[in-house]
Amino acid sequence: MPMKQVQEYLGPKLIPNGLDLVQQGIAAGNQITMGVSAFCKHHGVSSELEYKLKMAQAGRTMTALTIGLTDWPETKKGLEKIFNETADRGFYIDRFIIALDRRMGLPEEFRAGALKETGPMLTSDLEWDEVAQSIQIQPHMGDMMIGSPASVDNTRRALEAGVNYIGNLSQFAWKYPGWPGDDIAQMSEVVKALGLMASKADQGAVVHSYLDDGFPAQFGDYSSYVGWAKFERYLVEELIGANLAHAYGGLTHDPITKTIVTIAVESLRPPKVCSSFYFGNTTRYTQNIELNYGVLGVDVLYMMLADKHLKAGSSIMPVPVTEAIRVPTPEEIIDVQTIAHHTKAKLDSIYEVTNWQGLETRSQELVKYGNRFFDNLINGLSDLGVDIKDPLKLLLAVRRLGPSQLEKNFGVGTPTEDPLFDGYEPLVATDVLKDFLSERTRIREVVRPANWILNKSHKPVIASSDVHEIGMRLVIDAVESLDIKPVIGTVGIDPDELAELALQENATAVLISTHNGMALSYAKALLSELTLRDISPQVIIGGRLNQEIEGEDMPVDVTDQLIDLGIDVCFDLKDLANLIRN
Ligand code: B12
Repeated sequence: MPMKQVQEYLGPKLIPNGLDLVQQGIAAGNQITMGVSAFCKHHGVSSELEYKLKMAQAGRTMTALTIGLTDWPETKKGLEKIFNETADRGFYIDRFIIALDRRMGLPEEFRAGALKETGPMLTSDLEWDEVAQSIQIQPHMGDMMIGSPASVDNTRRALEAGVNYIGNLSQFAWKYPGWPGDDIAQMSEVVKALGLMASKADQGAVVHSYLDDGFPAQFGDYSSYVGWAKFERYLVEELIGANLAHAYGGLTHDPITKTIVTIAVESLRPPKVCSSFYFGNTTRYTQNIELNYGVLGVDVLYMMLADKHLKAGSSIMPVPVTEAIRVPTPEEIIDVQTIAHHTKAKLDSIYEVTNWQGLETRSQELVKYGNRFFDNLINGLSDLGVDIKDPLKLLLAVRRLGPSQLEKNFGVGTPTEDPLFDGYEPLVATDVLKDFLSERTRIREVVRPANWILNKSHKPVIASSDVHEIGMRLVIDAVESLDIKPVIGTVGIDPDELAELALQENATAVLISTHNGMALSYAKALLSELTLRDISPQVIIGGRLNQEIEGEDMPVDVTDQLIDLGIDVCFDLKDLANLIRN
């Protein structure tokens, strides 16, 4: 496909100079003082980076947990429980990742207007302060911080409170429901916040990026994944002068592949910075809890071995076994941490039996491909007229091109007509792509009943309410397998946008995939937006059908309430043909 010129991607609107925004961020950063957390005070260090470097040298395997209960008081109570019980069991967890509600990414004045999802919001100065001062586990603030429209304010507050690892740059392309601004405004905030982080780089402020939250999760090739990690380093370290740490791994389940990718990504890291954490696999977890313990054991072992081998000073994040159901309780977190600490005690003896040489060789090969992707990307953007020294122009250009186009144009695999792939055959296929292809094959075999008679007037609209798009892509494929041509909405679509699309397209059905713990409130909002437009297409919903409810610590299943609203629910695409009303 011929590439468009840069103006078409950057649009007609005036774009500020990115380097000026970095300077504004640095100036704002020079006005504030970085706090020191209770954890750092306890360990006699001035920042988490200092702690990590010390531990890396001492050979300590660190662990991390992720927590995000319904509000901060509940989350704090959960952390206290975890701290006390792990102390009773004879170990401590080094850091916690707070999984905030997506509304935290909005400037404060817009938060009340958006729907609640899983995770807490921080609603006062006291709560911000408590994140770093009320518990002796080091906080890490990734989600809904740098990347979001509220990047600058959230970063400033986190730094002042005593949080040092702040991200999550990979989320720069996420949509924030209720955000009226455009991508220029959102990316400008991101660049300023990166400047803020640069102002404190020598005091230990580290920009964090969890690769699997961003474009790397949507690439089909680990070569692009590694090349993208290098691109982020170029942007943050070279153009802006801040420190950058990566986290990765949640979407890779093969332990050998994961180790190879880990070694490759770590090889790009300057020794003065330690990675944030290695994310335990999330995609092999199912409703079968016993099986999930098996996944956990192997995954944690390999992550710990890689960290030990590389003396990386990262930390290991074991994933609770209820991953495929809902966000975890404190008890479920303690459970998997206990298992991880048992594994940790066995590392020295197991280390000897690993064939590191073979893994290193395969990893170097991957880095070579990653470097080629990076070169293609930077040179390709430059050829398109993008100023590759300007971080804002770069972020806007890649965001507007999107991951699929980027990989097709700059990837090191081969263009293909093979219907198995979407125009691009990867050199080193990701686990996400392999899983997607095998799930698609399975679904294609079962979705079409032998007696299927097509009603030609079908015109469904398909979209996702949040960033989760793998389910949505399978729904699109299933609908197409029934010979129905769907209208494809966006990922992260708001109820009013979806209803408007249904109206414009004269849709017969709306198929929505939702995962973030807002199935019921989203469905109600959608129905009222449809009524407002005086249309009543069939509504089918699937994904994670639970809801955050005020006063409940855990999201609750809302399947029955959805059915009561007249909505069709779908847990398995083999039922789709029966559901779509003929
Ligand atoms: C992969 C994943 C991600 C990836 C998504 C990558 C991508 N590009 O899609 C990343 C890492 C980016 C991610 C991010 C987040 N995630 Co997530 N994610 C998952 C994970 C591991 C798998 C989901 C998945 O793709 N499954 C595979 C597909 C094929 O299955 P499926 O979605 O269920 O779809 C099937 C059926 O349900 C059905 N279906 C689905 N939708 C529809 C719709 C219709 C109409 C029909 C007919 C059928 C149908 O068909 C599909 C085929 O069988 C789950 C946990 C798990 N193991 O399930 C968590 C999970 C869904 N995520 C969760 C959360 C909280 C988040 C975040 C909010 C975390 C955060 N704080 O940052 C963010 C989202 C932020 C945002 N902006 O929206 C939670 C939701 C919790 C809850 N509701 O209780 C889960 C359950 C993890 C957990 N236990 O905490 N996530």
